Amino acid sequence: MAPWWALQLASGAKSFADNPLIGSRTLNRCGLHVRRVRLAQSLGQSRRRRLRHLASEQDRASFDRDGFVEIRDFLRPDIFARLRDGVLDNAWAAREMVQGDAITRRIAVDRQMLDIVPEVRALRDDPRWRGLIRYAGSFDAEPLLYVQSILTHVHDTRPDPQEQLHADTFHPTVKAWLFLTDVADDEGPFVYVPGSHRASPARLEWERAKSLSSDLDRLSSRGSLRIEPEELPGLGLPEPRSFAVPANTLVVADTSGFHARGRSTRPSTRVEIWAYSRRNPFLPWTGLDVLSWPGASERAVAAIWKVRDRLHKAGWLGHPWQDAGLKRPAER
Ligand SMILES: O=C(O)CCC(=O)C(=O)O
Ligand SMILES: [Fe+2]
Repeated sequence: MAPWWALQLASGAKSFADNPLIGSRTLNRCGLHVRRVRLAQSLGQSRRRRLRHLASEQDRASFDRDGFVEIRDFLRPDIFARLRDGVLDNAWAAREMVQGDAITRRIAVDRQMLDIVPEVRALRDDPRWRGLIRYAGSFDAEPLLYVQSILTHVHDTRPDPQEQLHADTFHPTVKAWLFLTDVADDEGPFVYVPGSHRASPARLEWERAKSLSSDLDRLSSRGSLRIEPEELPGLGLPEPRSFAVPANTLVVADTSGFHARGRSTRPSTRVEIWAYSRRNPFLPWTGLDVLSWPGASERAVAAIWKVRDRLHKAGWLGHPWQDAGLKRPAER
C-alpha cells in the first residue's frame, strides 16, 4: 500500500485515520500536514488570480475578505418563483443520508430536471453564478448540482454532527447555496466564521497541533477538523455569522473556512439548489475539467451514485446515500 499512500499526498486525500503517512505524527512533526496546507493554499491563490475576470470586483472583494459572498434577491423575482415552484412541486428521484437527528436529501439536477424546469438551466448558465463558483473554487470547472433539503429533528437521537464548527478539508474548495425557502435563525441556518478561509500563521499553528493530536474525534480524524467556538478568538477570528436569510439568497463559500449548520430548535425544512466543486488541490492549472464537457455534469451525479452503489454492494465502501424513491424536495 505504501506507494498508494505516498501518491495520495499529492491529492486532496485528507484522512489522518486512513492514510498512515497523512496521519504520521513523526512526519507531521517535521511539517508534512502544514506544508500540504500551505502549498495547496498558495496554488489556490494563484489559480484564483487567473480566474479574477470571472467575478466582479465587488464580489471578489467580499469573498477575499470573508471567505463567502452573500447575494440577496439573486434571481429576478418572477424567475425565482418559477424555479422554486417547478422544483418544489414535482417529485424527483431522491437519495437520503441520516446524520444524527437530521436527514439530508439530495436530488440530482439532471437532464430531466433541466428540461422540466428551464429556470434551473438558466441558473446553471448564469454568468454571475458560474463565475463566482469558479473563482471561489479556484478552478474553471463545472460544479455538481443538486437540490438539497435539510430536514431537522426527524429522529429522536443525538444531534446532527454538522452542527459543530468545522473545516471540510485542508485546501480551498467551494460550496454554494441558493435558498429556495426562507431560513430562520433557529431553523438550522448555514453559519460561517468570516475570514476563516485564510491560512494565517495562527491557523497554521492550530493545523499543526491538530495533526499531532492523538485524540481527534471521528470526523476530525478523517480530515474535517472540528473547532470549538471558544478557540476562535485565539486564532484572531470573530464569532460565526449566521445566514438567516430570505429565499432567493445565494451564498458561495470556501468551506475550508470554519462553518456549520446552526442549531434548529424545532423541526424545520431548508431547501436549496446546492453546488459543490472539488478537484485535486495541487493541480497548477485551472482548466482541463471532465465535468465541463458538454452534457457531462448533468449525468455525473447519477453516475457517481451508481458507482458507489456497486462498490457498496461489493462490500468495498460504506454508502450513506440511500435510495429514497420519488420525493418532493420539502416532503417530510
Ligand atoms: O448545510 C449546512 O448548513 C452546512 C453543512 C456543511 O457543513 C457542509 O455542507 O459542508
Ligand atoms: Fe461542512
